[in-house]
Amino acid sequence: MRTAMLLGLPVLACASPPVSPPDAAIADAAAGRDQIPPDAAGPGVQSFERPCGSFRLRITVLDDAVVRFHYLHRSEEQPERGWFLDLSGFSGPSALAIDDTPARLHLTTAALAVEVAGPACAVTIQDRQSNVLWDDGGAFTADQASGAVQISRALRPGERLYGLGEKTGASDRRGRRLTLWSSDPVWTDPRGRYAPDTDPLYQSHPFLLSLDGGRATGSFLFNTFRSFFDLGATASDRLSLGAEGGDLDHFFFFGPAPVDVIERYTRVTGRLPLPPLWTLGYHQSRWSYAPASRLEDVANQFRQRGLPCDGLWLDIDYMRGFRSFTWDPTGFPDPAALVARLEAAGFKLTAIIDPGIKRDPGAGYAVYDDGVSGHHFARAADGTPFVGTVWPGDALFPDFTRAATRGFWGAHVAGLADIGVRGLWIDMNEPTSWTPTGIPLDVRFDGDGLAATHAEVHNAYALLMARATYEGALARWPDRRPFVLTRAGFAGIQRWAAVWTGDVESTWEHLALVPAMLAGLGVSGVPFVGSDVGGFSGGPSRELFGRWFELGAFSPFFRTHVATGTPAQEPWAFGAEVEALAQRALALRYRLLPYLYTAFEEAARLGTPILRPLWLAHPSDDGAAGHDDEFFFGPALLFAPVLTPQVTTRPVYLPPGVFYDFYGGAAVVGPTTIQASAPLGRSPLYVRAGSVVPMQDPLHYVGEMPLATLYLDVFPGPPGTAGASALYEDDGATLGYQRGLFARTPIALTTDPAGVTIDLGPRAGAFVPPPRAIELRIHGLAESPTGATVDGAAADLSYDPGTRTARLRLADGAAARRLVVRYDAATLPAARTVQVSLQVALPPATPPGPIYVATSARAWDPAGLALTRSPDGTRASGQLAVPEGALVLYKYTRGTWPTVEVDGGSCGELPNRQLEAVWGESGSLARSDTATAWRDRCP
Ligand code: MIG
Repeated sequence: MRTAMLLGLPVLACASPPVSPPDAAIADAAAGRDQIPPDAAGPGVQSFERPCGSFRLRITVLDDAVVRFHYLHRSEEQPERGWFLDLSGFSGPSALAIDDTPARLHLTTAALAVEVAGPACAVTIQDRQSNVLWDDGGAFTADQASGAVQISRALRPGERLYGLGEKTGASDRRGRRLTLWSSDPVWTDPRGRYAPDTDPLYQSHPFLLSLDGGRATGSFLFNTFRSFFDLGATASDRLSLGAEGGDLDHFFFFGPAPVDVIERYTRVTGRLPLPPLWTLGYHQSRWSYAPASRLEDVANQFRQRGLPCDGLWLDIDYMRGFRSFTWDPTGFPDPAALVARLEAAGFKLTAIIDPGIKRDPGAGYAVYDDGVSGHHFARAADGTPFVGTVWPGDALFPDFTRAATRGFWGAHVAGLADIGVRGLWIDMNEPTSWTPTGIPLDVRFDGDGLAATHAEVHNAYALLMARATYEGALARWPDRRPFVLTRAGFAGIQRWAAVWTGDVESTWEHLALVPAMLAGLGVSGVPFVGSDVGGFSGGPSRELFGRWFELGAFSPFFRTHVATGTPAQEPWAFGAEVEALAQRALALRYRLLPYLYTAFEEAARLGTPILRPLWLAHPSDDGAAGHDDEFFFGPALLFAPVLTPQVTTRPVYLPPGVFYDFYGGAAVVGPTTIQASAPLGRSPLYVRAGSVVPMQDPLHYVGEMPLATLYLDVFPGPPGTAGASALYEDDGATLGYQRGLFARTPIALTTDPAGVTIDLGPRAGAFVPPPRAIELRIHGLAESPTGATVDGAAADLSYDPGTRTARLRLADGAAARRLVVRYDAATLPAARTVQVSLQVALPPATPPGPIYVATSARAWDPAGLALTRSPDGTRASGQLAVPEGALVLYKYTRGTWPTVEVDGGSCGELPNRQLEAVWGESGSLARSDTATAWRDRCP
């Protein structure tokens, strides 16, 4: 009999003894086992069972805020699959009050009150302030004939519903009914395409996050059968979820903050291990760079043009006839030598492998031969290997539910790793077979002795394939971080692979889907995500590629990829303007790597997404809901990508707080919506005041050279505000960080009226970063500071009024240090006015009389600004005052639209001239133009 004290309450009666926790030895042995018993939770976890008529309900209190509700409706309890869960991170509630009577079971933890009442075992969950979080009224049902199970609960009026991984459409999924059945839309959507409303897609994440009045809860349906979430579609006030087979096994999580729900959910399904640092750089791919010389040409172009790039990718044409783990001997005669040449230039190679193994008897294809003799393939109902159709024609599907098969697969992966292939790209693993009805549901899998059918395995197939692939690479290089990219996946895929959003189309409509898709994956525990930059099918316009590239630079995974038979999609294929845009975006991405890597470490430790929707960071701000077209990238940066054509500004919602315009430096006080300048190549970017952003100088690839300086870009808030930031570092390549070889430097900022105090360190962990200097760049200073100290001793700093930044250099070190910079912190920098000197050379024979500028800055009045003609009449000049950071469009006129300047050759209307009002030298900017003809005086 268990008893407990809770918040001083007397211990309540406990009528039936709880089921005893599992043998701790099982949990201890779990590491390295092929099957981790899902119930192998730590000590202190308590389970209770209630009879509920035709079923039993097992309630397991994993900790104060995590409770599992497992409905046991079958006559015999089914063995649990250990492919996914690891509950060893739970050690039970800090305290538990139990009131167990025949009428009801009442459990109270420090965070929750759970009641299971009545003959149908109705579940009600409240927080300790009596807010109802779950109320199902006993709605569990199991259909004995079909095996389908479901439960439903009341939806509350203001409740918003997020998660479910990779879904298109609004990130608040309320009002929709969504399905989880991993699918390649090109084959499964009746329209034969990846439409903006296609459902389901490749990934299956039965995890829902509800946000209501600032309180977040989560629900994970631990079930791999085809499942559904009806989020108020059938009845607007009812949420139902269920599956076509298996058990209704529901994990409930309380926050109250959404990030806490994600932290708890990823304690169940796992978190990403830190990826190799180079994978955070830029990747260039296409279907296909083949033969090898074509890939090497791309590599050379990157280096010749000075465009940063780390990853190059091989799609299916490097193989011999689409046989996984082979190389086309003609196109790729010497893969090891190819890898060596690429590596010498700083490129790492990733190669695709597909699960469908060519049926190739008697041909010496070892993967097929050994696969058959080792019983490694899934079987049709009659017991013979199931044969589907994919790229190689007739193909067999490895049974990744079986440990021996994962080992077999892993050994082949090790062969690729041996050649020097650094990344494995796993595709078609929904799994997709082009047979008209896909893979029959009765295809059999071994399940490590617990036989399963395709109906149960389908959604988990890619996860198990990712695991086998990851483990194979790790087995070959036990101290090298593997890198796997997968298309399909299930809850927990982040433990083994990064995810991309598949075959998005090269359209503005698809570009606009991407931010919410990436956010949905992040909220569902998958932080390392990206989309094919430029889109996969089609061929983007210059502008679409440029905008997609800008978004790619602020996606956790940043790769350009495109289908076969499409035009070139390298950054230089779209002309000089887009190449320059790519150069700037890449430079910024590489400068931000220390910051981004720190965000990855937070994701690895806590599950926090890297790309964070506004509501996640500001759950109590109702205004933050619905802005799917902007997001935080890590804790400090707010990025607002342009997702529509032909715009040069866009609205940006800034949540409560102070935000600095990353480019102009002006402070903006939220909550507010501003119309931000957003010319092609410069989508709006803001920094949250109170943050410190660690940065470095740009590189052409990770590890190109030692970095002389680490920058800490400091963005102080107004007086009385504080902020906590961090810098995380390690070797970026090995698993040493898991053994303590990391360096984490906390950075605290506090601002008072007399300036800012920056507390740096002490550094935790045993990793010693390579020698470098530290340069602090304190932004947002309207005037030069009056002084600075480091640990009380006066320190030198310099101040640049143009960027309103003070710089201060420090020697590196692990010890704690306190820096104080004194200035009048009450004055936040406002946007300034830039004086633009315009000068225009006029066409010969321009009639005498004034010359004007028609400009967006003056409501397009054709005589908006009068210029002064030079004495000889050949030129005109004048001053235009423009707010800092703005983009100004303009044309020259002689005072009316019929006299506007036109193209001297064609006599057609000119595109608008543009200028960006960057501060420049003391707030002035000079621009010289040449006008070639007037509309009323064409040559
Ligand atoms: O049936 O390997 O999503 O990225 O280029 C298409 C060829 C197979 C689909 C992947 C795509 C890849 C392509 N693959």
